[in-house]
Amino acid sequence: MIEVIEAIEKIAIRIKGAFIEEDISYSNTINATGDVQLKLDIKSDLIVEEELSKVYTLKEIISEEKEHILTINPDGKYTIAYDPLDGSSLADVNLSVGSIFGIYEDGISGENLKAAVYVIYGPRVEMVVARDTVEMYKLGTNNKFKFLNRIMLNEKGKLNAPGGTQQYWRAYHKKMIDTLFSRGYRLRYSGGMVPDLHQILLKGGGLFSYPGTIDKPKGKLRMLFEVFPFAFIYEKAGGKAIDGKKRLLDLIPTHIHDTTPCFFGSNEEIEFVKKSYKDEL
Ligand code: FDP
Repeated sequence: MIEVIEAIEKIAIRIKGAFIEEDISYSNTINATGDVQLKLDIKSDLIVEEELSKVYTLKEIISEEKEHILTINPDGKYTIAYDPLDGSSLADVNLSVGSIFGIYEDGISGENLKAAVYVIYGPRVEMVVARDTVEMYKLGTNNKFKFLNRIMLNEKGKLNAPGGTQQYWRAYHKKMIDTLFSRGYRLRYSGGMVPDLHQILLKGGGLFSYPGTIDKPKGKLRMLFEVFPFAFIYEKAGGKAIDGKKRLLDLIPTHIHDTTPCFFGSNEEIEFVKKSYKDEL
């Protein structure tokens, strides 16, 4: 596993360099999910593939930017699913973006997820690694990652990050979000999953939601590339992650690009989501 984490460190350093060196405009290609790719998306995907291809313990790699699984070493131990540059629509306005990785052993499912890692590119570059615990590292001027601290969520937080277009929210979802605000929760939403979830983790708790909406009943965020890694991280940090009713890590994707409604948070907020969604869906 250490060799996979070390490869992710190299990837983070190279992607950080790409923000400065590369053109941030859109390309004329679309990815496997139909999003128009930034040139930076293409470059980041290349960097990740190049570095992960050198890791002998990896059996296969699955990119959010591609339609198919790529075999690296048929005798390898792990499968890694990744989003090379999540929230890249924020790169042109110079807001934080991230890379997300889920590392599986013996097939892709929540119970086979052995580790999850994300890198956040903001004023600082930080890497959060979840195995049995959740640990945060900071990239130093010597291009080395240094351990900073362990991350644990409180039972209840103060932040509310509601995703999805409000126009298409269902009435019960809107009522739930409004109730949280009426209880004093503060709005924190940048539109980048990595910085939005990172903020809630570091500030002790709250709720991030990306619900099923009238226009997108299965939500927007992808199980393998975004949802499962963060569900693992939130659970290991003492929080919870559900689809409204069920635990996210119990869902079984039928296709690598499947999406799901998702709610990540500290325990009290997730219990409130369950109560609000109990008789719905
Ligand atoms: P983006 O489309 O910029 O890549 O992964 C998709 C994502 O960003 C997430 O990072 C983010 O949480 C979400 O989409 C934002 O979607 P909305 O604009 O619909 O809120």
